[in-house]
Amino acid sequence: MNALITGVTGQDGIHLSGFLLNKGYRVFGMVNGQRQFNDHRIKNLDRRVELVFGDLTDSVSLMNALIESNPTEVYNLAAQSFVGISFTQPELTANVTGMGVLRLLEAIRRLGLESQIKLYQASSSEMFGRVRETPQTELTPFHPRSPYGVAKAFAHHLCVNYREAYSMHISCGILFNHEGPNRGHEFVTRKISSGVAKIALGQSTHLTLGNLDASRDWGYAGDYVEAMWLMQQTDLPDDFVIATGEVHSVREFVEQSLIAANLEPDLDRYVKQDPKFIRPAEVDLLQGDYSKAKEKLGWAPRVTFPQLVNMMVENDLILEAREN
Ligand code: NAP
Ligand code: G4F
Repeated sequence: MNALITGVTGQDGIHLSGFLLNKGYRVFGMVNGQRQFNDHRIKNLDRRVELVFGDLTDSVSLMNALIESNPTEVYNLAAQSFVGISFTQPELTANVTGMGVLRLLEAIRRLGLESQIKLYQASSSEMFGRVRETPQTELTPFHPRSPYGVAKAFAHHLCVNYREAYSMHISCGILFNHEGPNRGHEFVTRKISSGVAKIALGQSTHLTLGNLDASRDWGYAGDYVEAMWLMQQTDLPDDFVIATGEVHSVREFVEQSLIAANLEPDLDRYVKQDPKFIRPAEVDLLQGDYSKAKEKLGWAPRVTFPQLVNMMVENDLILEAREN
């Protein structure tokens, strides 16, 4: 079976490509053509991943990627996925994260592949934004708080519409924050785990962060890609919240990281705050209810919050020691 993953060089793409290869899939990863020459993240991918070239802003390249990979399952993980940048590059974010999904859906239709392909769309808990209820379910209304959240909500509604209008097998995973050693350094968890590792190794004295009170439902990316695959195996496509149901603040993530590195959990000593990391509009708290995924997919998270933090800090202690 052939699977095409867009965004294969990202955190989830790395986990999902490994997961699908282990299941015996032939895995095609869509990457920007120029990156093949110098991107270290491509070098990190399993060598069995076959590269096809394409970009969510270029319809012709999407059709070529679909023709070349001839997939039965497509996982659309590609996005401008950093909320912070979406405030300074809103047009780019709308074009990639929102319109890119329209281009992909239309590419599938133009090639007449609607009944051959099952599509997974990476929807986001960021769509809930200023939450209308807690915990959030598949039925909680959206109130996005960033251009990224708005673009994801557009893409989500579009996928539901194409599912209903053209009977396409499209499932949207409304995934809450998920992290791990492959997380990009722009996101707060990786910024903390690598910053704490540098402090523990004597390479730095403190971390500089924004809002310490923001709270998230943080899970492990390795657990979450399994849910993506399970959604593609159902007879009927649907939308699923994927979360742990547990909430921790940024402050707690720092404390747990300091403990993992055998340092005192003393934020006054190790953390400075800088307003440049405060967002124009914030998502204060996210907490997901994954009951539907548990009931219909048999999915549940495995890695706990302390295990996740330990995994990330231990990984960064090794990386930072090697690099410096
Ligand atoms: P990520 O690490 O930021 O990876 C994003 C991927 O998208 C990268 O491979 C990137 O390629 C690719 N990309 C960016 N612009 C593109 C374009 N114009 N055309 C094609 N590819 C492009 O994100 P992630 O954490 O793996 O998340 C995967 C997906 O899940 C994203 O859609 C994200 O929005 C969504 N999501 C993530 C979370 C989370 O907590 N991680 C939660 C909910 C939803 P380059 O390397 O070439 O830039
Ligand atoms: O790690 P973050 O940048 O993740 P955020 O904004 O929750 O978005 C992530 O999760 C979404 C799912 O809900 C995904 F859709 C999205 O693609 C991405 O993966 O920030 C988490 C929280 C925010 O409240 C932010 O204000 O941490 C707060 N924060 C505090 N100081 C910081 C910092 N965030 C970053 N990136 N850097 C800081 O210094």
